Amino acid sequence: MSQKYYQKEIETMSAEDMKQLQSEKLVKQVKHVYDNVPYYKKLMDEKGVRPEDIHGIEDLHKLPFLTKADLRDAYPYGLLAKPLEDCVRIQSTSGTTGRRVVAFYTQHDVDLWEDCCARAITAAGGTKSDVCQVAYGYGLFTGGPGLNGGSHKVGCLTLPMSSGNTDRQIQFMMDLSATILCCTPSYAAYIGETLKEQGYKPEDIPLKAGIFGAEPWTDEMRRSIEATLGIKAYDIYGLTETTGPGVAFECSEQTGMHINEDHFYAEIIDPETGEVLPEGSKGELVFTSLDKEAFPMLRYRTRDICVLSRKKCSCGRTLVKMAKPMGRTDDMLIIRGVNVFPSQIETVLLNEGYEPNYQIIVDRVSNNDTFEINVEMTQGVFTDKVSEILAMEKSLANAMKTMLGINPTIHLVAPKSISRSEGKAVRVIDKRKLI
Ligand code: DLL
Repeated sequence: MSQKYYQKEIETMSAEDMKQLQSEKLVKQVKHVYDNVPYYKKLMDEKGVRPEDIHGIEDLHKLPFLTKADLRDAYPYGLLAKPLEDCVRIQSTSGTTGRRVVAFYTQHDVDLWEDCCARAITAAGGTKSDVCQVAYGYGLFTGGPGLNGGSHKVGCLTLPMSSGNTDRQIQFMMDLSATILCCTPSYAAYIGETLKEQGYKPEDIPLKAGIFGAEPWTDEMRRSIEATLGIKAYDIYGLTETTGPGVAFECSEQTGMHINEDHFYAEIIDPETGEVLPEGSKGELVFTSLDKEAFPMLRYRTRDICVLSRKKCSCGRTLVKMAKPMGRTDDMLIIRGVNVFPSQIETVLLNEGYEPNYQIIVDRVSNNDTFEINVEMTQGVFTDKVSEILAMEKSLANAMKTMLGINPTIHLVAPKSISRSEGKAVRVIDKRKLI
């Protein structure tokens, strides 16, 4: 029998009780941060707000925002709120020192994160009778470890596959009758295509559900994956700064993702003015972690553009819902689930002796992201010998892979052949239709 909720009392709590719980947690959290994070204390002092001014959620707006720039300034330990000896884990995003997010967790933090992922798996119909194949990357990326932990909590038989090696994924899926697949939607689509090429029909595939996230995907893509794999596909959202996957998850109604708001309080703000917008408005999503110990985020600006809704949900959960993110307020691209900033590409080009004259072209072909970078040769590194060009392209692709964690196709082009723009250079051509 499918168990509907993982933590029913929380997931179906009345709005009043939830507000009360959030308020109690916030008051404690602000004090914890103020007392233990000099960086944030300074931000609060500058804004003239003290822990005593925060009596509940209604006072949240008084607190200063945290941004990625703060994370960069405070790297690596400046936002740590617990002694390192109380921490048991780090997770991180790809990128250079400046762009890399390094998040710390106590055992309590790992537990609450895994509970969030367990709620997501349960909402997708997962129970202890399921075989859950986790094909998100393991290691520093939060996808694999988060869903792995959630799967254990639910009691599923967990297949810790990590991403890649698609033939092996398929062999394990078929031989061990995996019933739930967790990975990025583009990888799910790729596994689906490969199964199809190998002659499997949806009814031959043991899967019943998929939990897909870490990158934008459309409803068309959802329908296509559902048809190829013969499953129901659920969205899951999260970010390293707040823990990882499981900050929000979809239920059977599939009209947005329930935010685990007993742990993460969501606000929508006007990205220009910082003003808090009423429910239903489109703006930047901001999260406050209410009870994370080691790496608490107070009013962290995600840069994701989103809408919140408190409409009653047929699944019975009362947790607020967020729409699929509708874009970003910065220039971050998500390619095959990996966060890529154009500035990282510039850094590699300069390190490798090129000028920053380049163009990134991203597309989605058969539900898979393609990633090409056209780079101008400079007069200094110009050659018209094909073998030399190929070697240079390969070496540059390797340097990009080291920096970004994914492999672009590099095309070296003649000096001055990329059109110059009068104003802002058009560095990115994203042909994917993600929303
Ligand atoms: O992507 C955590 C995650 C892992 C989420 C596995 C879901 C599943 P980061 O690498 O820090 O963390 O990237 C966070 O990815 O701010 C969004 O822009 C984007 N993102 C995450 N989930 C979704 C989603 C993980 N379901 C950034 N839809 C976030 C659209 C998503 N964008």
